[in-house]
Amino acid sequence: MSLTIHGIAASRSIRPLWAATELGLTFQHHPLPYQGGATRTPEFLALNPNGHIPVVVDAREEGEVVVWESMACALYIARHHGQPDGHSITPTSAREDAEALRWSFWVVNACEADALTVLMHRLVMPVERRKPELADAAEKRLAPRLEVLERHLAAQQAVGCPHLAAERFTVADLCVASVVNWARPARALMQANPLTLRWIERCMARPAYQKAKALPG
Ligand SMILES: N[C@@H](CCC(=O)N[C@@H](CS)C(=O)NCC(=O)O)C(=O)O
Repeated sequence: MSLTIHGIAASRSIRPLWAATELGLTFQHHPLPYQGGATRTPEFLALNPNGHIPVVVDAREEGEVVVWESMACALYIARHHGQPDGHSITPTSAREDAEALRWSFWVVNACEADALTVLMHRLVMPVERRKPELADAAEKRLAPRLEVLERHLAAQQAVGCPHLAAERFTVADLCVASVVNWARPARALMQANPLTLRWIERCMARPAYQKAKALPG
């Protein structure tokens, strides 16, 4: 069995790279960039017809499994390469699995596009190309959604749990933090959601995230 993750770390590929690193897996990293047409070659389109990274290729005894969509890649790695032992990021029960699935789908649908707008127009793009009005509108839409997360984290902490889905850091935290982290340049939003900010900081300080982030790209 061998696992290959295609995509540079400075992209959504960080999600499967982080998951594999949390689990201490041996894997091949093919740091394919998303710029310059690298994802549009016939070879790559045969792997992912959308022409996007990440792609995970899992060579298994029963045959090759190809996964694309970054959240699916991270969830797949946790489910099929981790031990449900109550220590790893892998869900141990139907309840934990449901938490990982619902929060991952939620963050992609409710937060990802707006969080990316905040990141690009508050931080990443050259100042002269930023459009603060786009970031303002994105932050307005994000506000009620992050309140949902903040209330959930408050309820978790009320029962002594600092994580999203279980008493330990799981793939649910990984998937959601990888998106909500993009909204960190939205200072007012972060001030309004202090539990969320502290939770993101804890997730991003994890050695596995730091190690995955330092991979090529
Ligand atoms: N929903 C997809 C989005 C993937 C995506 O847009 N990837 C970007 C890099 S972060 C990409 O490959 N862009 C290349 C292109 O659009 O040509 C996922 O989560 O995997």
